[in-house]
Amino acid sequence: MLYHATTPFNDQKPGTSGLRKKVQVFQQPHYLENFVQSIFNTIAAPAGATLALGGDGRYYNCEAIQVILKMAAANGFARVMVGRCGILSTPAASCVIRKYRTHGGIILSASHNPGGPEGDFGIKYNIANGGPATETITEAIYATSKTISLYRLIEAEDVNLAKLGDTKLGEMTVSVFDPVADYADLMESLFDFAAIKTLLAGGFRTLFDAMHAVTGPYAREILINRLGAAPDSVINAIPLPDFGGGHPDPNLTYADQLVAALYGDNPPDFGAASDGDGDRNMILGKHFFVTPSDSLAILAANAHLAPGYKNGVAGIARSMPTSAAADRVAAALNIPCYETPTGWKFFGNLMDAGKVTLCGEESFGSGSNHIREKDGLWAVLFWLNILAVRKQSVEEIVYQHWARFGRNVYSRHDYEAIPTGAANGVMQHLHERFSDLTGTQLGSYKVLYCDDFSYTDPVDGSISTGQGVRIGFSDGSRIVFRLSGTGTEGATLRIYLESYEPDVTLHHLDAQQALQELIGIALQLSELRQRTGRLQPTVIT
Ligand code: G16
Repeated sequence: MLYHATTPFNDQKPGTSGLRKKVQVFQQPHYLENFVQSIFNTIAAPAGATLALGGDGRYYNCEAIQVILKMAAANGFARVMVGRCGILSTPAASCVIRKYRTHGGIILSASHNPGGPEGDFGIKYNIANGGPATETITEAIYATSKTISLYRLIEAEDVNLAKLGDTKLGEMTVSVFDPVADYADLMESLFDFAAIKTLLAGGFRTLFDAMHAVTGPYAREILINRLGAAPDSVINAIPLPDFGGGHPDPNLTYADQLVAALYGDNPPDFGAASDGDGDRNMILGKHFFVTPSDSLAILAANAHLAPGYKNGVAGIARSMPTSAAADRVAAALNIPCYETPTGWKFFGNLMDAGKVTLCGEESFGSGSNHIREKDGLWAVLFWLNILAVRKQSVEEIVYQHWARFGRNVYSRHDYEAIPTGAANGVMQHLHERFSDLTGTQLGSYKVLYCDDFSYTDPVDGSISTGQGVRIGFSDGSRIVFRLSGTGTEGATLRIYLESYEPDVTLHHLDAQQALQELIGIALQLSELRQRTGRLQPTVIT
């Protein structure tokens, strides 16, 4: 049967990055099919189009891929390129969409959210430039999902996803391809692999934690096979449907094995981790953590050291809550720096228009115009390239950067899974305080402005409102409050804290210590403790 009657679900609104829900939600009859058909109806691919397809290997990945293949065949696609065993990291998917000029792709991932039968699943559509669908498209998909009455799916045997090569599914060709090769080749074209090889051969020790998520095979091929790193330098390298019971989020809380190694006795020189779908990264030195905002700024300041960026950087973009460290580098390089809402989808237009080369977010994401997604291993290789050329430690490079540009002291406090009503209450309360805050003195800080961030895309003029409450102080410090758009349980409230420290003698201070007064102001202003009953953040980064 080709046509299947269905009724709409009312909760298929994509968040910051696609539709993310509990696995059980996706397992409801017709739930996945409705959303996929809503994508297909919205994008209206021309006859003969090719689609890329793959996911981070989490629980339900393969089942969903078989359904999507049969729906693609029923919806007139000529070909679907699917990663072997259904595996495709988010950056590799972006790479493949661009390289083979497909009519976009479907990526199955809930990124850094836990997996397994009780965990999360997700799905998103990436457009032909390789980047996440714009808000206009995701809104149209959502609107379609609210009125859908039928979906198309052919009856057929499942496709063998383990075998490379082409097979027929109805009239459509399914091409199962090696998910690693194209991506690894792209990395080799951007970075000085010979210099990194020499560094690693000379006793420099690196440790990469794939967190039992999708980057294991990519890291093995690139770091071990192509760059000669020691076989034990990639840990948790086998992708597992439940990520080994862990939380595949590369931060100081969840990448605990890596953190223990880098902060232990005789640590490696360099440590890094990536997330469920391979687009995030965390960078560590010996007993040293590089905040993602600083990492973006340091990559920008040193970009000319990597062959792929030797001609310089056209511009930089960062999400609003990301610290202004990159702005300082952009000013020194005399290039523009754009401030966008949270979500990689806001960088695509800027990159397509040639306005920016590097982009980054405080949420452990950085990337460039080589693809249209953030890219975990790319950031790791970029750092290794810089380390190989500068022949200094991670810590030395960061301190020298601060000495030159000053330090944007930064931290994010997350309050996860709080009741939605209480979280909305905090945001509502902050909105109500807007009018009387500007000009007031709060401790040693004077409020310069207070608003809810909105963004007008300089390329297509689209406007995005309600992107986070910002309280800016006269010395450049900031507090930002935002509700996450990627959680699946209650609400996650994020508080972003930033101050600027030009004094080199204070650069060694612990961020929590340096930001103590701002943290107190944030809690007092928001009434977060009273309204949520939470006394401590769940995660501090
Ligand atoms: C996604 C988006 C990022 C965003 C992050 C956090 O990352 O792609 O652009 O910064 O979520 O979003 P939020 O603060 O709304 O939770 P990922 O790695 O989950 O795809």
